[in-house]
Order: sequence, then C-alpha cells, then structure tokens
Amino acid sequence: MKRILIVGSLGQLGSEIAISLRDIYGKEQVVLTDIRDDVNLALIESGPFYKLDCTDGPALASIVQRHAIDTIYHLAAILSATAEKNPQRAWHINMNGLLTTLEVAREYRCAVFTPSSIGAFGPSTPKLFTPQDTIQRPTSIYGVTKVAGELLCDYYYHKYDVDTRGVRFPGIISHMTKPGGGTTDYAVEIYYDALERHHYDCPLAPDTYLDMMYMPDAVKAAIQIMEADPAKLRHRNAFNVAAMSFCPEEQAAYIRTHIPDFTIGYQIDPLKQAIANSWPDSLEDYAARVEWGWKPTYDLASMTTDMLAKLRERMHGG
Ligand code: AKB
Repeated sequence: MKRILIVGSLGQLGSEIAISLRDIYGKEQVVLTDIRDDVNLALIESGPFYKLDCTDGPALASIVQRHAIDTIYHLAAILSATAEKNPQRAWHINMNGLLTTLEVAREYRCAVFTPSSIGAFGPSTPKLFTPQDTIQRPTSIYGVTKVAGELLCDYYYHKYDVDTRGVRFPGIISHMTKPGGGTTDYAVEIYYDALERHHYDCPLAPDTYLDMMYMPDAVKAAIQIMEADPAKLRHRNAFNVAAMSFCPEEQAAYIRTHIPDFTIGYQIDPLKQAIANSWPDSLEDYAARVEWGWKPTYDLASMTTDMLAKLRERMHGG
C-alpha cells in the first residue's frame, strides 16, 4: 500500500487529487501539506495535515520520515500570470520548492510526481498538435521554471535513480477550488459568471486557442502515471496530455446552449494575452497514450454540461 504526501494540497489541483487519493488509499495513508491552513477546513480535518513551506527541507523530511512516505505529489507552484509579476519569487518557489522535494525524495527513496505545463513551450514551438519532443524555449518565467523543472526531474532520475514522473497539464477547469493566477483561469471564471450574471468579460481575445482539461481527467492523469509500469515509460518528465482545445468564443457558444441569453465581452489583459499567444494551440499526446494508457473522458460539450450542473447544485445549497 502506498504512503503518499502532497505538497501544496489546498490549491485547485491538490484539493481534488487529495480527495481521490484518500478515497483510493485511505485517509491515514495520504498526508496533506500546504503553506495555508485557513481554507478548506473539511479537507484539512479529513486526515493528517501539516502547515508547510515547500522550501523547508528539514520540515518536509521529518514529515516524510514520521509517516514512512514513499510517494510525493509536488504541486506547490506559482502560476503563469502571477509569476510574471514577480519573476524572482516565482523562480524561488517553483525551483527551490521542487529541489527541496527532490532532495528529500533522494534521501528517503520516494517517487515524485511534478506537474509541468503547456507553459513549458514557447513561440518557436510548433503551435498545432505540438509533439512530445520538440523545441522548448518559453518566454514566460513560469515556462522557464517548468522546463528547468522537467530537466531537473530527469536529472534526479538518471543521476540518483529517483522515480520522477510528470505530465504537461493544459488549463484545468474545475468547480471545487478556483485556480489562482493562471493565464487559463478565464475558462473557469466564465462558468461562474455565466450562472451569476449571464455575462462574462474575458481577458483573452475571442480566437485565442489553448488546450484545456476537465478536473476529473487531470486527477486521473496524475494518479494513472504514478501507477504506470516503469518498464513501459520511455519518457518521464514530462508527458503531453490533451483533452480539448478551444477559444473563448467557442466556449461561450457551448454555454449558450444551456443559458441562451449569455453574453461575452472582451477586456484584454495584455500580460495574459502575451503569455497565451506564446503557448501552443493544441498538444499531441501519443506518447502518454502508448506508454501508460492515457485517454481523456471529457470534451467541451460534456464538461460544460457537468460544470454548469455542479455549480448550480452548489448555488442552490446542494
Ligand atoms: C496557467 O495558466 O498558468 C496554468 C497552466 C496552463 O499551467 N493553468
């Protein structure tokens, strides 16, 4: 039975991976940590939790030792738009946080999952059906930390035999915990505003295509890759995973099939637009499909139906 630790467990991705891992392995087997301890009290109180700065190696090591952890999900990171406002802090958290986890994993022989991102690509990357192995020259600091993180994880695998694995996540859409500081956050906010105001002001231009994924698929990818047979993994850090690619105009059209009077306006955020323009429109994920059986469940239509239903339930106290 695995004994898992999540670094950054109260964020958009962490809070849902935590619930799924606790369902699968049991509450005591999945230890949660986060820099905050004042949000999502239900999750915090559902099993072992520690307040932890992800760059604090001794504190992380002592939790790993106390709970005999064998697998770490390293999810603490500053997302692209926030990172661009304070690049030095983004480097510190994204790189030193990861290095801290890798060092503890080396000492205590843990496997490590680290998410990379479509942000690991840049303007010189092929934009359509971006291949697994291709040019990676990102222009955002977030992207720089993601490429460096991929390479660092590969390095720890080759040099120290640490079982590092990762995926390049697209924008993740979910209804439990809102994302914070990403370029793709609009694709989540749009559903909240559609239900509350029947209108959304989008920070990206109507025809900005980006890869996106619904949270149940993102959680599935993170868990499935850590359970994959290592003998079949030719790539490790990190696999392209794709589910859908759309632009704000298309997403609005799907929302209108449920809320006919929904309208969208455009108030372009130059920083987010520049980042989005530097990222691919759509990824090709053949390696993930062949090497560990990746296959998404949701597309834009089924995600939109589910998102709106789940948010409606919440709004009506369900
Ligand atoms: C962001 O927009 O920064 C993230 C990502 C695509 O990595 N959601």
